[in-house]
Amino acid sequence: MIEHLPSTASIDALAEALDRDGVVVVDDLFGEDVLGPVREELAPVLAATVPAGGDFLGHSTKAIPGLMARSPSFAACIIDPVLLALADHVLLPSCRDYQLQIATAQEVWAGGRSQLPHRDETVYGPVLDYSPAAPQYVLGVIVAGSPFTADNGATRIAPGSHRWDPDRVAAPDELEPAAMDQGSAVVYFGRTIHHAGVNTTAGGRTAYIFGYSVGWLRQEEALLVECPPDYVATLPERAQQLIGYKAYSPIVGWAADRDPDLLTRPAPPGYTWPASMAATELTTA
Ligand SMILES: O=C(O)CCC(=O)C(=O)O
Repeated sequence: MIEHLPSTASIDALAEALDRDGVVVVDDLFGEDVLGPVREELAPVLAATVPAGGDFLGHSTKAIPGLMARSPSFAACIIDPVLLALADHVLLPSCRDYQLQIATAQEVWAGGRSQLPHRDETVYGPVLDYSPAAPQYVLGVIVAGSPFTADNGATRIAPGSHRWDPDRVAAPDELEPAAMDQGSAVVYFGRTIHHAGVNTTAGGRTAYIFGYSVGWLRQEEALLVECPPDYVATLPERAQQLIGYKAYSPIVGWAADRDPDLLTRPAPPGYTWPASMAATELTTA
């Protein structure tokens, strides 16, 4: 069973469910104040998009890449304190800092098949250790932009699959729909098997899908290309950093002779890179 907890639950309680099941639904995380502007920003894009998507997505999905570039208001979701506390819990044991890995919207319509069940981390191929004891590299989040039901294509998830052998596939009866109200969010590990279900209703099922990953891994979506400095400068600072405008470790990701956080604002007088950093910052593990 996928556990549901209120957004007011303690981080310890949310983290316990997530660690145990590889998935937890945070009920009523976002209200209309957050999702209303996102819906407005995406409405013209969704209206201009035809359901398609091929074998992986299931042939009847409006897939909208570049969510961070198309919806500045969505920044409020990626910097939500509950989600960041869970990302701290899951990812910081394996990195100095984490980043946004991807952010897309997907609206599933009737007439297609289900998305293929998958683990988000496998986009990285066989190089990473995916064994049950390996650290989690990705934490996924799907925000219900419309109600999610078993009939309208709610994300289906296999609880506990984050601890399975990497070659094990989920039987249909091991995948459970994450039915939830609009504004709730399902949070799951990058090794938890999941997929979008089939929509047999007349309306669309809207999902805002994103993930955080350990900061030393390449982002799945080229967020720095999609979100140039002038645009990013309009977003909250933590969102800028998560998109990639912040060096990792402290030098990985530099650009134009500076820490990328200085691409969105003027560098202080006398700043030179990397001479402004203490040598120990560059040599200490
Ligand atoms: O839309 C969904 O419910 C799941 C989407 C997903 O897992 C993906 O696109 O990778």
